[in-house]
Amino acid sequence: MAADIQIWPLLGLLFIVFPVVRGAAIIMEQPEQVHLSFPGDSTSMTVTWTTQSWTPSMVEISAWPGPIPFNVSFYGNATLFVDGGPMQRSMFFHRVTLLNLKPGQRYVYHCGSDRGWSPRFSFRALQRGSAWGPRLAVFGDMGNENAQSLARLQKDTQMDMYDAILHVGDFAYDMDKEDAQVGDEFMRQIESVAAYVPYMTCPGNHEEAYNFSNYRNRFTMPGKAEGLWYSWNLGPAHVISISTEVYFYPQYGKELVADQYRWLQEDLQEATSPSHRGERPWIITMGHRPMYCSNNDQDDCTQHESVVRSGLPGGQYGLEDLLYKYGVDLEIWAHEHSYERLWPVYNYTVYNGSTETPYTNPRAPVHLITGSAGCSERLDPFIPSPSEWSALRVEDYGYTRIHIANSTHINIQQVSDDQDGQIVDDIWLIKDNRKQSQTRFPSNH
Ligand SMILES: *[C@@H]1O[C@H](CO)[C@@H](O)[C@H](O)[C@H]1NC(C)=O
Ligand SMILES: *[C@@H]1O[C@H](CO)[C@@H](O)[C@H](O)[C@H]1NC(C)=O
Ligand SMILES: *[C@@H]1O[C@H](CO)[C@@H](O)[C@H](O)[C@H]1NC(C)=O
Ligand SMILES: *[C@@H]1O[C@H](CO)[C@@H](O)[C@H](O)[C@H]1NC(C)=O
Ligand SMILES: *[C@@H]1O[C@H](CO)[C@@H](O)[C@H](O)[C@H]1NC(C)=O
Ligand SMILES: CC(=O)N[C@H]1CO[C@H](CO)[C@@H](O)[C@@H]1O
Repeated sequence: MAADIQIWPLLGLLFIVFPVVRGAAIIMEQPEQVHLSFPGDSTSMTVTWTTQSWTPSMVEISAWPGPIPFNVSFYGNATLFVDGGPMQRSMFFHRVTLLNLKPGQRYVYHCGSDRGWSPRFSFRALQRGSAWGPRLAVFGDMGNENAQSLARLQKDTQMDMYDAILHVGDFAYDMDKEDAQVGDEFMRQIESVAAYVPYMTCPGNHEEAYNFSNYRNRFTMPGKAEGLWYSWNLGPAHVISISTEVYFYPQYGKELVADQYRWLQEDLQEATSPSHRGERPWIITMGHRPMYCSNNDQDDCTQHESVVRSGLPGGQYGLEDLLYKYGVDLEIWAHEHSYERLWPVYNYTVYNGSTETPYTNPRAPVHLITGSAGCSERLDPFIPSPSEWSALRVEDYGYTRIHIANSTHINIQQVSDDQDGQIVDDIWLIKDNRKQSQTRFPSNH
């Protein structure tokens, strides 16, 4: 029968189908899900975006205010991503790093190629050096559904309140769901903030699917570990992002715990060298699962020998000793859908600077758990009587603002979205650098 088929009616069919296919092709080449990240050097910025089919990867920028000739171009690469779900959906992630930016200068940009350009966005290049005061919005556990804090974060960002955003794990709930369409939807949702300020991340348990593939591919973090662990300098601070998840998913590589630990030790060693710490006295870490918390669930932090705190069974690779030893100042966590601030603590013992001013020259790291940006899993309640290391607990949706004011002062504020943006916590972390030793146990160093 096949030989009898006439070619002319088929050609007619092609004319009917062609406009539809062509329309789809245009959508496939349209840049979307645009977001920024900081590649580590203050005169650079990385732009990441998605197209459904392959296109070249270009970003054009112009200093602002002024005319917008878009006469400065940068080029990068698109990589094919194939989701692990049943449909094996594929898409392209484009990455372009902008170089030689003028510190503090605002730039207008768009990304894409002559096959389609994104809307026009803008960002401010970071300041150079350590003598400036970065402002951060910090939170974990923000989903596609019930993203309670997002509207407030969008407005804050448009009011130019932040230099960077730290999202401490757990995105979208989850990015891999519905053949990664939930990931697409989430990245479209956060574009309204992430296309304007660097959006820095660490992985959480909700990114686990297919060996964290959506996380590793959708974001572009500095370093060689695909965003699982990395660090960067931000004004007077050295910020370290780690994966607590390496401890909980041995099926993806038992060696990752040791790899990260070794990297972390080296990074801390460098960050605490006299010249480095002299210039950037603050060391701040972010990781998803806390080692302390007083929520009433069965999570790792509710166990006395939390895996994150004391390491794998047998006591190897525990993070508390390492972070304490190198004098880490502030440890930011999420995972628990609430806000909790701790007194300076090590090994369950409170090390206040003094009883009157516990956060002035604290003698152990200060922990914050800020995982209530909003998601479909709602809030996590607390146990009735917390231990003495727990300083404040807030069971509201919200997020944290951190102002690294200078080399001696950091301001931490908690914004309650439930209470219409009210500041429900406000403390200063202060250290007199002349008193601060480079590490807490210099003899072990
Ligand atoms: C781009 O255009 C601006 C404004 O017209 C001009 O000042 C600048 O020199 C141009 N840059 C390049 C690389 O052509
Ligand atoms: C999972 O991803 C990590 C980081 O890219 C890699 O080192 C590891 O080998 C992967 N594990 C498996 C089982 O593919
Ligand atoms: C931690 O506290 C426990 C119980 O108080 C004590 O036995 C242990 O020696 C302490 N560890 C360190 C490293 O101080
Ligand atoms: C730490 O300081 C706070 C605030 O002054 C105080 O309430 C708490 O009892 C102190 N903890 C210890 C163990 O000294
Ligand atoms: C650091 O910031 C604090 C809080 O704004 C301020 O009181 C202090 O004077 C500043 N220190 C220096 C050296 O600028
Ligand atoms: C693999 C690949 O194509 N890498 C290219 C990515 O983009 C940079 C900048 O244009 C090129 O130098 C690389 O060769």
